[in-house]
Amino acid sequence: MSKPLEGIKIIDFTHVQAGPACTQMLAWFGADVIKVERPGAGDVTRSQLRDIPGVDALYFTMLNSNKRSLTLDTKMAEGKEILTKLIKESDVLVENFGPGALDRMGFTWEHIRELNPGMIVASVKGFSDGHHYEDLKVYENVAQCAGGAASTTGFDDGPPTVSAAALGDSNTGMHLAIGILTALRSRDVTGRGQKVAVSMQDSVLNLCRVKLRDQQRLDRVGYLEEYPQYPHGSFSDVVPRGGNAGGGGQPGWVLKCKGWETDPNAYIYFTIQGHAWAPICRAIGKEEWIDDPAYMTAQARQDKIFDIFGTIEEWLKDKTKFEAVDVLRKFDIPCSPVLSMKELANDPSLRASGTIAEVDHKERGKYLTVGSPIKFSDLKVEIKGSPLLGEHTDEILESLGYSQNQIAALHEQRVV
Ligand code: CAO
Repeated sequence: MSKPLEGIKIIDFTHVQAGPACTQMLAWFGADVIKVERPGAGDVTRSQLRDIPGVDALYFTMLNSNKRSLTLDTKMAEGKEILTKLIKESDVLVENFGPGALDRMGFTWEHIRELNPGMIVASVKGFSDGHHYEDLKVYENVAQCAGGAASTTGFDDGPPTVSAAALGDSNTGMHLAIGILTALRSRDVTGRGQKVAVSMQDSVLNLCRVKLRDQQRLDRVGYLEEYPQYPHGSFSDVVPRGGNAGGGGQPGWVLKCKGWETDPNAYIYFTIQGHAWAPICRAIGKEEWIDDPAYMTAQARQDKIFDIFGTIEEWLKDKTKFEAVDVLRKFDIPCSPVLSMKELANDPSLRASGTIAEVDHKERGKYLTVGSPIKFSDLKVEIKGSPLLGEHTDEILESLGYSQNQIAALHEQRVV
């Protein structure tokens, strides 16, 4: 079966996580993604956090599957010539270098457009063009602090906290992928390429949308009723850290289950949906609360919400997180066990759906990765191993018209 992005050639000038996450996804969907890496070194993640000496680290293999690798020193004249040829026959160039690096290499947007008017140049930067921090280099946690995630994550009595989820990196890569597909669609109509830019700060802020909602509510009324600070604590003039509170209209919290004393993940997330109050009371054996005016409405429950959570924890005391969810699901209560990475890695449903995929790598052997979170009725995403450094250099140079002798000379001069 042909893949939807087959025929789209992408020069993948990305490194670390934000850019590679984007191009990996496009490769899964059929694009020919040529990862351009510095000869001898390659993407820094090949050697970061290695678990097997001398073998590409999981950090690299899990973000670069289904790609081809071309080594190329794009600061050398011959390297620039090869890149120029590639640009002329490609559809997209994706990069996430530090600010100005592509320009310093001699490949400004204007120049690339001259070489190939249909080219889409897609960039990730820490901050957007023209921003007063536009010159800054940025990594994941820097972006989480810049985009509002850190200031609103954690507990009220603790410092700003970053999330383990890659809100700055992979999330920005996903935004960029949407931008690239939009620009490809636009090119179908106009024939022209364009520049697509996504900043990590903007992408984090996009996911913190509800916190900007809360800032405006706080400005108007001075409190936020779904936060643990309400009604017994106090609010300042900025959105506080809400711990594990539900961010929407229904209160929720992480609750202890049997074994929490020794198992750091023996917890469930429990949500009190307004209209599910009666089933919740039945599930936890508190039928008397169903019609009690002190508990009947969300507003009545608000000032004793943590006492209610405490009562639910009493009920959870003799149940594992899985047993608890098995009871609560029968009452239609939105909840989940807090799942560890180990549990996720071995989850039969995630294995069956391909969300946890086992991949073969030439040197490493088998390893696990996260497969496509997007499922299609007409596309089966197949995850292949990541390329070795420069694995496809010769075949790509050949396809650009270089002879065997020329290729040997380029290796000799360390251009590739
Ligand atoms: N051949 C020759 N030179 C190459 C090359 C190649 N194939 N690939 C990269 N280079 C050069 C670049 O041209 C650049 O050179 P100059 O700075 O001399 O012009 C140099 O390598 C370093 O690039 P960099 O600034 O991207 O690298 P860094 O390690 O200093 O910074 C990072 C890394 C991630 C902080 C920075 O790239 C950045 O801010 N990127 C944008 C934001 C981003 O994507 N961050 C997320 C990373 S995931 O956590």
